[in-house]
This record gives sequence, C-alpha cells and structure tokens, in this order.
Amino acid sequence: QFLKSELRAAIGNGALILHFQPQLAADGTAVAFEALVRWNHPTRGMIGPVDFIPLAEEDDTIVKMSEWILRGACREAASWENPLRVAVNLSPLHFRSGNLPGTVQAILEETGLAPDRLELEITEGVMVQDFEQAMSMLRKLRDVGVRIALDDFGTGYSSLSYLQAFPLSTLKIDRSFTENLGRVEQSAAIIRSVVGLGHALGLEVAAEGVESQEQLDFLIAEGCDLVQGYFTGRPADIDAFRRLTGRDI
Ligand code: G
Ligand code: G
Ligand code: MN
Ligand code: NA
Repeated sequence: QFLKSELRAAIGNGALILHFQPQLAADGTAVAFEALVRWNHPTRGMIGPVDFIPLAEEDDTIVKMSEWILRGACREAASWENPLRVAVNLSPLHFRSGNLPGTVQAILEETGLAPDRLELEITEGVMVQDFEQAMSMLRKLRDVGVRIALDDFGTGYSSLSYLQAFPLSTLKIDRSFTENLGRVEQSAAIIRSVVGLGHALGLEVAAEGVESQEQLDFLIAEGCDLVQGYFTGRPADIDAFRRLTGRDI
C-alpha cells in the first residue's frame, strides 16, 4: 500500500514524528516517557507504526528508521528540565543488526543524554530466537549503561530462566492483562504474581494499558511501580504535555 521509497524519504524530511506517553509512579508523578513513532503522511494523514514498521522491516530501512527514532528520542529527553527517562521500542531486526551498542553509545554522546535515562524496550521474541546472541547483545548494552525493559510481558514465550539470566531493568505487563481486570477472573491473580516475580528478581514492574480509575487503583494497590495508559496520559506530541502542565517537563 505504501511505497518504500516514500517511507525512506519520510525518515529525513520531517514526516516521521515522535509522540510520547508518560509512565507515572504510584504518587502520580511522571518518571518516564515512551517514544512512539507516527508517520504524518501528506495525503493519508497520521499513520500508526503497525502500518509501516513491517514494510520498513523488509530491508535495512528499519535500521535507518530506528536510528532516527533513537536519536530523536534522546535529543528530546536531553532538552528536558527534569531528568526523566525516555523509553524507546527496539525492532527485533534492529536488535540483531550490526553494532547496536556502538550506535547507542554514539547517540548518547552526541545528544549528551546520561545512559541511565534511556530505556530500550525489547520483546520476548528477541530473547527466544537466539539465546547466546541476545545475551551478548544485552550485556553490551548494559555495559553502555542503558536500561532494558521487557515489553508486552506475558504474551510471548519467555521462560523464567530467561528472566533470571538476562540483565533486565523493567518488566512491562502486557496491556491485555490490564484490559481483562474485572472481566477475566484470573487476570488479577496473574498481575499480582508478575509483580511479585518481578520484584523478587529485583526488577521494576510497569503496567500498560491503564484505561480506568478502577484499573489504576488495583495496579497501585498491587505494587506496580509504574503505570501507563490512556487514563494516565495518551501518547501525544511532547509540546502538548508542556501546554497541559504549563511548565517544562
Ligand atoms: O503507538 P502504537 O500503540 O500504535 O504502537 C503500536 C506498536 O508499534 C507497538 O507494538 C509499539 O511497540 C510499536 N512501536 C511504536 N513506536 C515504535 C518505534 O519507534 N519503534 C518500533 N520498533 N516499534 C514501535
Ligand atoms: O507494544 P507497546 O507496548 O510498545 O505498544 C504501545 C502501544 O499501546 C502504543 O501504540 C500506544 O498507542 C498504545 N497504548 C498506550 N496506552 C494504551 C491504552 O491505555 N489502551 C490501549 N488500547 N492502547 C494503549
Ligand atoms: Mn513499548
Ligand atoms: Na507493550
């Protein structure tokens, strides 16, 4: 449906934009913002990543795009008055490509962002595909000093031994579990168990997809360290948050 040449051109010409969604601590203060890419297409309007990332992943367009996203997110975060973290989603293809730790380090140096303010979000798939390669990559990234979050946790195939072995910082409970609260009896027990598991392993636990006060109350009561979702803050242009709060973030 889209031409790859259009997408490649969009990377450099301002048509790709980053939205940011806040992650709040239990007391309601913002701790981090997750960068979420969008394509502001000249004729088709705003296009979400599920509609163009697969196209980018057909060749090395994804690497160029991911580096642009990473640089943009780091540059943005480096400009904030508050030293909040920024989280960036990593395509599994980018994760396996070339010199990711070197690229990350170069972008941190270029933008002046402290490494511990960057969290890279990976999905369970990258750990399962090639254990040794993933382990080596994660160790190098941790040597650079960045944080690693396991995104969409609970939907993939990661075994508990992976959780023990990999140098992770954060578990992000997939939004399907939050969504099922109050609807599927087991979801409360699953969330409670994952919070306990994450904390026992020394990880921060974040819940995604928070869409109501009831869900928020439950997640906070269960000890989730961070909450993220439409109820606590929709993804938006970062300037929208500045206008909303009337101050720099
Ligand atoms: O932002 P939205 O909810 O439409 O995102 C849909 C999917 O696209 C999610 O799986 C999200 O992780 C992914 N995504 C959003 N932004 C990025 C990005 O910058 N890079 C990659 N690789 N995936 C992204
Ligand atoms: O896979 P990942 O967790 O990175 O995906 C994030 C996606 O989830 C983004 O596209 C974002 O727009 C979307 N999202 C964020 N908060 C909510 C929410 O409360 N409900 C739903 N349905 N989607 C959300
Ligand atoms: Mn994510
Ligand atoms: Na997720």
